[in-house]
Amino acid sequence: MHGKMCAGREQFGDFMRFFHISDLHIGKQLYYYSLRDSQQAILHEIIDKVREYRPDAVLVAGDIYDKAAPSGEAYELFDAFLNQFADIVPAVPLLIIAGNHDNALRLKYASAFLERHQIYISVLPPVEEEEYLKKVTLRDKYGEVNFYLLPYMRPGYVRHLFAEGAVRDENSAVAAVLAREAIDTSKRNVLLSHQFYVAGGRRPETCDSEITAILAGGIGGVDVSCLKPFDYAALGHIHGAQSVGEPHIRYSGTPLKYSVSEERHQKAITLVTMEEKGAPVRWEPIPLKPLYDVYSIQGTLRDVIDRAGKGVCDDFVSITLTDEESLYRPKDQLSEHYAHILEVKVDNRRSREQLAQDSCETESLEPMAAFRDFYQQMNGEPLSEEQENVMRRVIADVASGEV
Ligand SMILES: [Mn+2]
Repeated sequence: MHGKMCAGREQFGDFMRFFHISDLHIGKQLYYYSLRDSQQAILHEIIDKVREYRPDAVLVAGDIYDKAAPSGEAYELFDAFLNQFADIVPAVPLLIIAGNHDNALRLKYASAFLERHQIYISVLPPVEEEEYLKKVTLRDKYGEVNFYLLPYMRPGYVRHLFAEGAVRDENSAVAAVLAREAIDTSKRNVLLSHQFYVAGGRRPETCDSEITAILAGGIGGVDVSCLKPFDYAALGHIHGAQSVGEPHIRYSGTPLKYSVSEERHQKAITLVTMEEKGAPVRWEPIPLKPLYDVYSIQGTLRDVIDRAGKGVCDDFVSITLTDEESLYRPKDQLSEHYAHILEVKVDNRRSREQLAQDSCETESLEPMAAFRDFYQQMNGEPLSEEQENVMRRVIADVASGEV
């Protein structure tokens, strides 16, 4: 499974350059809105950047789809992306791992066929004694660069491969899987991985579009100390671009803002440059421009409407109105100027008094009680018994880390 030399890199010099992206979450919705157009546009933009920069490879570090059972529309988007990718001449290898949102067998579909087009997909860690991580080897003038594909994994996937008690949690599981690989550290090595990495207990910065941020305690942290054999770790799972512990251990972040909490993120492709073994690995962001932006706006109804400018603003906006007097159907007025309103909140003297009162009444709620309140507020009716049972199961699954 050796990649081919890529022609056309002369213009950039003969060292390895690759794109690192992750967390596409194809099929994701933002509140009630489909992100289909935004996702289609960003996938096009990524293809355009590949044509423009001609990297030696493109790495996608997990969470291709948003759901384990993607919609037909989501499949269509990714199918079109793969087709456009395969049209690029000369071919650029595409390396993909499954994330926690992906269903391994669904993502694996047609992967043997796709490999003929240098599209390498790995969906599970080794599960049999004789299995090892998928490895793709590319070359530049300094020799081989080995790319190891480690899909998202939980301890239970691999526990049986090791001595009893050796795999206790995510940290020991990932470390054990990497330690059984024969990694030649005289060569350059790159890892693709989709886990929650921490550096000596320091956790990466999270935002609202990651489930891990919701889970108190952040179970499943993997310490970066097990990444020593790698000259670059192309990580996925955390949605804000950042390094963990060391500069070359890096989350690329999502290509699009998937929550208002990401409004100040500059979403980008990470362009990684590797020269000879031991030379510092460099990376730089290639900024991506979304079709529609995601942000919050605060002000009086008049201000907020003025800020939409002429015509209708298509960005996804969370609006906070600060008017002290009560307004006549503010949402209807705003809808004439904003096509994608995520929410309309009020922040004035009255709402703050109300909030102060509420926070005296409600201590921190346990998850089921919090959801019951939330559902009642959103829908104006209580949860049915059946819904309550479903939600209890979901909360139990989340708590046990099965999501
Ligand atoms: Mn993700």
